[in-house]
Amino acid sequence: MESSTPDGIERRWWKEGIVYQIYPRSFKDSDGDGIGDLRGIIEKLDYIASLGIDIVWLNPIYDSPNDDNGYDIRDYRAIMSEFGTMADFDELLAGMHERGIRLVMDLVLNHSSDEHPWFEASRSSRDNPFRDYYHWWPAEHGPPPYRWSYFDEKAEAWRYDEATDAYYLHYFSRKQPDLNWENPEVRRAIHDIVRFWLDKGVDGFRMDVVTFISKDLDWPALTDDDLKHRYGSVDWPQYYASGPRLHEFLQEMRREVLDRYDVVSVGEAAGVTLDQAVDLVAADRGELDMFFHFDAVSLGLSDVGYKQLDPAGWRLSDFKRVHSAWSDVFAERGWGSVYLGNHDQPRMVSRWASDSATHRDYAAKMLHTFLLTMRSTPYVYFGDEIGMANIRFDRIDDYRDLETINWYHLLEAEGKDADRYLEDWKITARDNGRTPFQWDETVNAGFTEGEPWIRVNPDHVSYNAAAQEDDPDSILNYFRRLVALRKGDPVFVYGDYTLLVPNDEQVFAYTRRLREEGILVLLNFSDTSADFDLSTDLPTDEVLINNYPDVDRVPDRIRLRPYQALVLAHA
Ligand code: TEU
Repeated sequence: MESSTPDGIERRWWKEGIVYQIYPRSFKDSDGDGIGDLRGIIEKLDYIASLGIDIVWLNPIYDSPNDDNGYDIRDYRAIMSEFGTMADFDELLAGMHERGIRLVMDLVLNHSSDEHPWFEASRSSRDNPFRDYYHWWPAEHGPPPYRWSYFDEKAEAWRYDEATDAYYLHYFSRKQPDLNWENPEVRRAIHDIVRFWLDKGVDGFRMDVVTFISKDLDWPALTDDDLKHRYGSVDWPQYYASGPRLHEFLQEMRREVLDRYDVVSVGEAAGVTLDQAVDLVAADRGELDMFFHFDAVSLGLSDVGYKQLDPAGWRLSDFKRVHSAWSDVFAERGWGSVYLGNHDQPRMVSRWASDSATHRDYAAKMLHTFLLTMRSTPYVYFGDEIGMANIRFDRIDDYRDLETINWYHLLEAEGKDADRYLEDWKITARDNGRTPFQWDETVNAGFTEGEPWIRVNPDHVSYNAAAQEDDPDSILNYFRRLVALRKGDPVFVYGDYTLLVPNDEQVFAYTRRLREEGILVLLNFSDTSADFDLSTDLPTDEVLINNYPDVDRVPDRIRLRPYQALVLAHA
């Protein structure tokens, strides 16, 4: 393989790879406790390989009291007992490598669990050697300046701790205290953890909220304007992601640890704006390889209510503008990622297209066509390959996610119309994306022999992997064809990206071009037919993939059917 493309872009395996994200708690339970586990993933390795993907990202599997399903780590070097043992992990990693699949681990380094021995020591006395592993505000200084918490019962990020008459900082739940990266001992300890997993042979890391690791230790009081959105707003992540030493900390980790291995690092980067993007991932800066932005998944959300929908909805023109801008920003330096769902998001087909009986299959295939033809590394969330949809819980008691539960109680306590939120959360809540994988039509979808930790979507009787396996027209088999298409031609990875018809509110159309080779992608994001005019220099007849049996074409236009996706070669 040449080491650079015709345009001089450096070729790397993580640019050419397709990532499949597995939420281990919900993938496959091997021992009947209702919780997915590592042996469950091992059982399904051949299925995973059959998708054609080449990288797996696993959500956290470390020892954890599970306040936030593993994002609260008690021991960074041990496996969560519900998930199995270190021997299971070693077998899983070897099984992946045997099949040519690389493994990316989730690393949660902004915070630990409050049950981590570091925090237990830190909170025990003001002069404990671990005191400075976390951020403390002594009570005699008066109440700490307000900071917002994503998951706190009162939306407050400073929590009073009686033992030492001081407050500790937690941007997430009370059980997720923020580590103090200013302390060089903390950074060294973190580097050791990263090295531990790299020496086991893992192929990289997805770094949880890594843009929040640096804080302004002067804790400036925020203006009224900053504070006006108590229920979450774009301002908070931007504020949290603007810490003064972020780039320095990332460069240090790269230099001290990551650069000695052939690995990928992908940061979760809430709050990073387009003009800051290249600085995080340009190869010559030695920070991250790519990151997840939040601009696209935030479309259509209201900024006055937490994960409440904007009644005006979202417009396709905005969706195109955002995804195009995030593709273009890395046209010369750096590299991007593209995703439509993950464990913090609802199911893509429910959020970005349609899960109605009529449209669901077309819609899911159309969205996959988008993901796998963009100029960024695609991240596919487990279950999306079979078109899994939101479960839409009616009752707060069905939810398992602390985020939804704590917000509900806060809203109730403040006399807000909590039932109205329940309606919106049928679309936006994280648990929609966390229901068990639907292996077959049997009770509990073949996920577990026991009682599942969260309800299985009743639609598994019609949407499951077993049924789709043998159907050549299934979402699953269409997805496999798309994967093969992307893997088979570098134009999909490295080709230039050009958006067409930016203002069309039904059709997302773009070309990709690498030297004399080009493709045209046409995606109808609407539930009615839509015309695309073929201008003079556009396509030949060669259809590379189509989610309908044929193309409705007259010389100067193509009529796309509802949610139709079409990729054409064009000379
Ligand atoms: O998410 C952090 C994050 O930035 C939030 O915006 C996230 O989208 C949250 O779910 C709001 O809905 C990461 C993890 O992906 C998430 O699962 C964890 O709960 C969180 O960090 C804390 O570790």
